[in-house]
Amino acid sequence: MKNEFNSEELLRRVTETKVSTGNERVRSITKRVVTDLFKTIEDFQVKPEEFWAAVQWLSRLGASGQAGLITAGLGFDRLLDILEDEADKRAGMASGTPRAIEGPLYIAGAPKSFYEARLDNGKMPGQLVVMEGVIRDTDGNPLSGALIDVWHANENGHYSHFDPSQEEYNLRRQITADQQGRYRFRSILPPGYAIPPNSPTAELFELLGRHGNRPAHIHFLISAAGRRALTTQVNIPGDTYIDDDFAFATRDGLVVTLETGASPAGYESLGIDGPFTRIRFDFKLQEAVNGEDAKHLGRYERAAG
Ligand code: MBD
Ligand code: FE
Repeated sequence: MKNEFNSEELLRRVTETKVSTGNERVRSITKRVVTDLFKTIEDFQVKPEEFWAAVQWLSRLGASGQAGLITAGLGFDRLLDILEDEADKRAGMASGTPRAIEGPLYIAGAPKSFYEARLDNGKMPGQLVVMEGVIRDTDGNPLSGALIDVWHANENGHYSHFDPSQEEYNLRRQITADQQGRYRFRSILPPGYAIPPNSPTAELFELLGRHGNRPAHIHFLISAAGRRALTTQVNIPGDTYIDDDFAFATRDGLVVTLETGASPAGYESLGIDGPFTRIRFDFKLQEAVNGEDAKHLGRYERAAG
């Protein structure tokens, strides 16, 4: 009977370690996850058809490139931010601008410019906006030469690179702040985002009875010498979903104020010759703890080491 066993014995065999090669942390976490899944299957008496439907869904999820979308919708991205916030608090770190999730739609390599940039191509419908401000340290001192990646959705709520109908790097720029830490850019106020219909993510969210909408937002990755790189987002006020974000990423203190009817004087270099909407927002970067956290990296690049 040495190859006949019950589920407990099977779990033991799956997770036991006969050799000390491999990675101990990966082993321990895998053991925990498999143990929890075995238990879930037994507790809910999951049928084979249900199990294989789920595996099929996972395969389609991976093939669709939506793994990083489902993590946001199931709260994992915000969870990681909450845990980092709590660790900062315990370490007594002066709090800068709150972090907010990167999301799955950042790409590196956006066109670079100094001090100011134009994100829109002038042909897009939508409300003309200039966002401007200063990148500062937690004492309020300007951070000369800070690096600001900014990206947001187009008028249909879609992001360039992931949407083949848009030009490369549309609505994505990397701005170097001037001597006084100042930045500014011209763009179009983005609408909210909705998960793609008829996709693996939409399938799950229908079954969960949840919507897949994000309120209108603009993403940032900001770094400066000696400061911890900040990944955050700002929200445009007035959105239906501002307090009901599919990705749980709205944060108090990151909802901007829109100043309508701003005067074009001084904004000629951005191609502005009439009243526009202005957002003023300064970002505060914490002190870096080590060289690693100061690096200007997206989450996947950071994970790759
Ligand atoms: C987005 O635009 C986004 O920012 C996140 C977090 C998830 C899906 C789409
Ligand atoms: Fe987004």
